[in-house]
Amino acid sequence: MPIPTDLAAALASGQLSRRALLRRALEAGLTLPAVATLLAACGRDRPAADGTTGELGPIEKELRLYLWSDYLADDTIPNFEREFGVRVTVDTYESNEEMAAKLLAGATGYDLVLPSSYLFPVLFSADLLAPLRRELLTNWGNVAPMFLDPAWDPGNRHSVPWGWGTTGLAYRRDLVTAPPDSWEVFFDERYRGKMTMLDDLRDVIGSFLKLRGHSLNSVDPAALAEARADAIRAKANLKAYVSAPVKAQLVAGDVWIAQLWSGDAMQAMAEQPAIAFAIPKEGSMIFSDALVVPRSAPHPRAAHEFMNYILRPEVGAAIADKTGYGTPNQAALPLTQSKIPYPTAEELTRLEYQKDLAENSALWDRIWTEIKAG
Ligand code: SPD
Repeated sequence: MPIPTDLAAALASGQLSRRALLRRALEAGLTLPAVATLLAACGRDRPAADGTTGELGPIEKELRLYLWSDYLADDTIPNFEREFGVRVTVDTYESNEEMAAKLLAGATGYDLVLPSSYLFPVLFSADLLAPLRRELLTNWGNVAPMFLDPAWDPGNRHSVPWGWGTTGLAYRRDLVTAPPDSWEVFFDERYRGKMTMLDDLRDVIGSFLKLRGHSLNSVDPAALAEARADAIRAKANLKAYVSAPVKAQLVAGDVWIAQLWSGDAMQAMAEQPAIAFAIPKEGSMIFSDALVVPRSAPHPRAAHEFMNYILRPEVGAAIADKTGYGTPNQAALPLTQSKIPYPTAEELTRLEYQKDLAENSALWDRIWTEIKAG
């Protein structure tokens, strides 16, 4: 969609704050990728300094993290605070889109954020990411080879891999009549009111695309129309669209089947052994999440110390054990104790990475709005 002329004029005259620009742009129907490009193009109202260029100096006394919820071990933060003398604050989010909207609106207080791979093009377009100072990451050698030089961040110049996982079906073995093995289960009226899907447009629309044999990144209007119809049909059987907080409902038995990320499913299993996790036969998503430093980070040295800290074997192992997500830290692997549901070789063939949808985000956004309203 072209940039509306009044918006372009307001931008050119410097009348709009970044937050007002985002609001106006979204009202005008621009997608997050389009807003990112717009912000980068106008290059205005962005923190001028890149916190990681030049001498970083001594470690600061504060660190502000913006992370996916339930992605830390209990002792990750307290141990870092104690050892480094840094006070850490952690804000959390439930979706990439929630986090991106906040950053694009001009949230500048964060030192580290944790996007999934498909969000990198949006963050790069908005020129939000600072290059890393690799010389400060002395534990870099612990990163497993398969996480080096990823397509979304060539040379890992801007990111440190944190965790990876899959999207699948978490279910109560003791309450369902048969283990679900297909996205089709969401059409099963026997489970009406006992099922949830993620509050995440990429996962919901993506799973119905997979059900019909399409790529979960499809931008084909016919395939998307079919996914929209399937999602609306399934919605009649859903209790809610809910992401990480569904764990408590699964544990309590209020929800029997939930579309869920593998690690969050593992966390629920740790409390309720009757919960199991399956990757639907039609295929599903695999994702990789990585730490990045915004250019506006107020405490870049502390950010680097934290990234180096999570690359320690014992710290990476504790995070993997607590969260149930795969660790990209190969030195951590021998220390892990929990049974992380790493996909089998056969399952890997059915998994697909989500990709940036670029200008087609508008179509997906509109379909998601219609599904939620439908
Ligand atoms: N509680 C941590 C959840 C992490 C999910 N990350 C990626 C989701 C991609 N759809």
